[in-house]
Amino acid sequence: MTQRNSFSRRSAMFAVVGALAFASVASSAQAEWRGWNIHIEGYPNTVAMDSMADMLAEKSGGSITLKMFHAGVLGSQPDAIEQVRLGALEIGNFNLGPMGQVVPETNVVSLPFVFKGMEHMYRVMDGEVGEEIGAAMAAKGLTPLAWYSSGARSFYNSKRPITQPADVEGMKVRVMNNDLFVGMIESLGGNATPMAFSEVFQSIKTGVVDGAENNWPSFESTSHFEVAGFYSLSQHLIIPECVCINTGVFEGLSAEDQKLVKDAARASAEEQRKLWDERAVASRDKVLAAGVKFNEISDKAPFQAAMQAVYEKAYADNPALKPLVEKIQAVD
Ligand code: GTR
Repeated sequence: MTQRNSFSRRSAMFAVVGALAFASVASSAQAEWRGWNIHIEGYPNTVAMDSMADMLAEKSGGSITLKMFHAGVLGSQPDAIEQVRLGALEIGNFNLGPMGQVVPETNVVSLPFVFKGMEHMYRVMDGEVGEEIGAAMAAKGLTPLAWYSSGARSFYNSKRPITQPADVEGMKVRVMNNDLFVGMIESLGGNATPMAFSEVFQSIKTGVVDGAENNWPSFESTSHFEVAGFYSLSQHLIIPECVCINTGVFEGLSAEDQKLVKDAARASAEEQRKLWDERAVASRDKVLAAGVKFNEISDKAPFQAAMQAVYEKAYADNPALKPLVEKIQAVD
């Protein structure tokens, strides 16, 4: 689907969404929420979101129920972000990558190499910067309840191993829906195509794109490894994910229920982070056993240098990002 189609479809949806949002506010006491998740059964996020749903039902004595819809059946991620934002869906597990189009402050976590590693990302998101980003999201209708892990994203493709930026030159690379990622690929000399997650397998298979970038679990769970046999450990992006709730829905809860919902989301995040670490290893083992050619990148400095242009453009588009980056760098 082209961007243009997806946007016009989206505007048509807003009318429906508005009506639904009103309906959901009008109904009361018994909350029956619907939740969006892009991943398949067994994926850490899927298991953790189901746990959250169980906890909510149990701890609220059945007055709050969350029905999870997995595998992106309720639509693409950019559409689902809008649906939760406007209240047509109550809850979603979102990667902060595509959220930059709606909440510009979240772009700070989509800047390549901004985190020193996974533990650094957790410390940042569980601290003051996470609060600040969260407040910006809540102001746009997406209140984060907890942060999930999404590992580190690396490049994979059907053509060749990537060891230096020149290897990306001329390559057609799928990216998540955010102009920042288009700039990231262009800075390496490649051609970026924003595209829904669900379309990537077929697009690599038919040569519409040569490759994409993602963490081990998503590379494996989507079977992308069957059509893109080279995985190069660039680890250029470490982007956290949220469990987000529609701000109006959250603010309409009693203080007691707000705590109950936050506690359930945070407990699910603890579980997700643990499952994540296990799945990352299992997924890597599985794809390597299937014959994927894997390479480390001993010198990432040329990739980092190429990203200067991405930072400069991001700061020019949104000067608020610079102090946020500095705050991230100041976290140990
Ligand atoms: C995954 C992430 C998804 C989605 C996907 C993508 O790692 O968990 O939410 O963003 O990547 O590349 O579209």
